Amino acid sequence: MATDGGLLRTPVDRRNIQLSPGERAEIVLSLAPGEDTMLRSSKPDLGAVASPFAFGGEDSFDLLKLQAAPVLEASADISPRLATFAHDERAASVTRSFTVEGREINGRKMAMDRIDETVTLGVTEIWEVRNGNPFPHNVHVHDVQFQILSIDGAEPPDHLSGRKDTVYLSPRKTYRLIMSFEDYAYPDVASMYHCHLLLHEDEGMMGQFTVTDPAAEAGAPEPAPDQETGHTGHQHRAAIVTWRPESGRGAS
Ligand SMILES: [Cu+2]
Repeated sequence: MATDGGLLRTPVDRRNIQLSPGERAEIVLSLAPGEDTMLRSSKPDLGAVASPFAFGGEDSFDLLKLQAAPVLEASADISPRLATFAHDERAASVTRSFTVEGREINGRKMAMDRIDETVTLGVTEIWEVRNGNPFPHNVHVHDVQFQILSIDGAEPPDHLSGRKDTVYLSPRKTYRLIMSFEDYAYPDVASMYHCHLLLHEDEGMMGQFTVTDPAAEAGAPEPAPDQETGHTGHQHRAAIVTWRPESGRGAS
């Protein structure tokens, strides 16, 4: 029914959904009165991974047993039309390319005092993200929900056609993502993009971006010098990087 960022356009009928760390799905299943059903984690399709067993590629196990009550009330029908949304690829005016490899994004590990990308408020961008390794990564972008335009040139499968903030990156494949930066323009507050495999992000596979609002900056007065140091805010800009909660977006 729904992906990371909300309802799909229309329900998708599947027996399996693959989720890499950080991805979410909302599902509806039908149960008969008294029926037991096991939600199972089955072998993932990791793509052309060199040694799948090293990444859980051979693993399957029981996850959650659901036991229906002896008497059930019928639930409402599911609407065939759930949500409308669309990014217009022709509206995209900026394309950025990212290669994730080892523990680096575009050859660099996370640095708290470095802003890697600066985007402009109100702009629609395409991010082309490629997994340069023969092992799994994924990518998670804070601040926005993106849509997948293509995976190695092919349309995404229907269950990946919704609004997302995290997507699995199959080895050696390129994912074209489209997103609009419509709010949270704070020049001194960064958002992150990173691999959501915990080991990888912990070891530095992360970058930072800020959203700038040219209209606000043009109208803003010069910051007053600090009383004690005489420094202005601008001189500190690159060093002021604050983690902020993403209320209501469910991302981390
Ligand atoms: Cu990774």
